[in-house]
Amino acid sequence: MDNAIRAGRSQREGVQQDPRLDWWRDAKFGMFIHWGLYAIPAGIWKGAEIPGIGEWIMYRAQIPVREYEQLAKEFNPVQFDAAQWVSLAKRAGQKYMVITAKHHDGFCLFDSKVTDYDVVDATPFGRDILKELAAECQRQGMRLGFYYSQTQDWHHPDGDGNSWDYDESQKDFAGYVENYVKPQVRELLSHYGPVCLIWFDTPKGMTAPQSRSLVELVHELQPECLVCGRVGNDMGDYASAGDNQIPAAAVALDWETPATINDTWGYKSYDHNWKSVPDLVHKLVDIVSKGGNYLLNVGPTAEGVIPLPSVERLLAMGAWLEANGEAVYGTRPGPVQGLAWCRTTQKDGCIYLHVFEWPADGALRVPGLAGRVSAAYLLTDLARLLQVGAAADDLLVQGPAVAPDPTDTVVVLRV
Ligand code: H79
Repeated sequence: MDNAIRAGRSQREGVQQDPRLDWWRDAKFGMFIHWGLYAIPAGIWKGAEIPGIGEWIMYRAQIPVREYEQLAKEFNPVQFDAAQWVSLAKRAGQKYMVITAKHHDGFCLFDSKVTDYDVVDATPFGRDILKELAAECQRQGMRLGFYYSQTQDWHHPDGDGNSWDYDESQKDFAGYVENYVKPQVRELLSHYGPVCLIWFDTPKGMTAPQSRSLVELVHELQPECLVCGRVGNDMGDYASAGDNQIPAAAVALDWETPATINDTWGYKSYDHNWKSVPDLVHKLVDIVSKGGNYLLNVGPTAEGVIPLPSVERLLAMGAWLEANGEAVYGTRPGPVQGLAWCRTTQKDGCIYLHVFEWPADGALRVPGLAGRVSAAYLLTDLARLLQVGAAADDLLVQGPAVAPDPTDTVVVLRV
């Protein structure tokens, strides 16, 4: 098993059997949304650029709870429009959305009865973000899941991680899980309609019984709701690769890579290190060719706007998927693995050859497929058959001299 993957026992024992994951196995591409109070400082605290990922600013700058929580009084994202966000995910070709209900800073984007540190009770905005998103996802036919930080909570006196305000040795972590985490998970699964998954994170410190009881609570309230492997202790419905980690080879598990478009999850005003569209398409296809899902993050601003560079990239990925989605959605890893210039996926009697680096003369040579292919054509030009031959074990396909799609040309091989 790949080191990058945190696998649940259920995944190791019954590989890709559970029908509750059928939709998720076919979905391949989701939108992650990291949004919270950290979008206000956006990476800068008292004039200093704080290094690292933006949603960690409270930790990295050791901001006292009493100071950080004042940000709630400024949280007024008047440009937030759930319909626009869901529509963007749809146009990007994403099949599910996962938003931070509560990140490590402890601030909640939903109306929670067990704390006032939430968007409804503590901010001038006063609207339940998750309620609006859930309604809009229903309307537009998008699945919605919630990120929930079950271990770290830098605001709660008994949560993990904040040693600058609280004495770690005095913490009642078990009480925090019982009396705070579980009631909140119950709220998330009771008040927002069908929830497609709960994305727990950083399980360090969770005991096996604690992880198990969270999994059971989720399944008791919504049996169809999936649990991310980061619930800890080898549990959960699917495995999670490390942040931005792509395994080197195909993995015979249900697994997902969460990833950033630039170098932060929560919005940072000065992170302009945006990945290119070809890079993002390649990462998606690379992951899918290895059997995984790509959960690609956006970090909206404090005004409620998804940054334009993210929007542009997502729309470009959506345009590519509009033409080539057949070779992505519902596929499984293809038979040819480990080549630099291409990836393969497959379904329904087709192998999809994703060519990242088109050969100069258009002569494609695919190891191991000689004699297996009855016809070859470009996915975007179904009418024109390409010439097929063999050399020893290699399949030869003569394509056009110039790459039809410089990012990824998909050649369909009928088998
Ligand atoms: O939600 C996103 C991250 O905030 C979360 N997972 C993704 C999906 C995450 N939690 N922990 N980590 C990622 C690992 C974080 C490590 C670091 Fe650091 C935080 C490196 C720099 C800041 C540890 C703490 C080392 C320095 C401070």
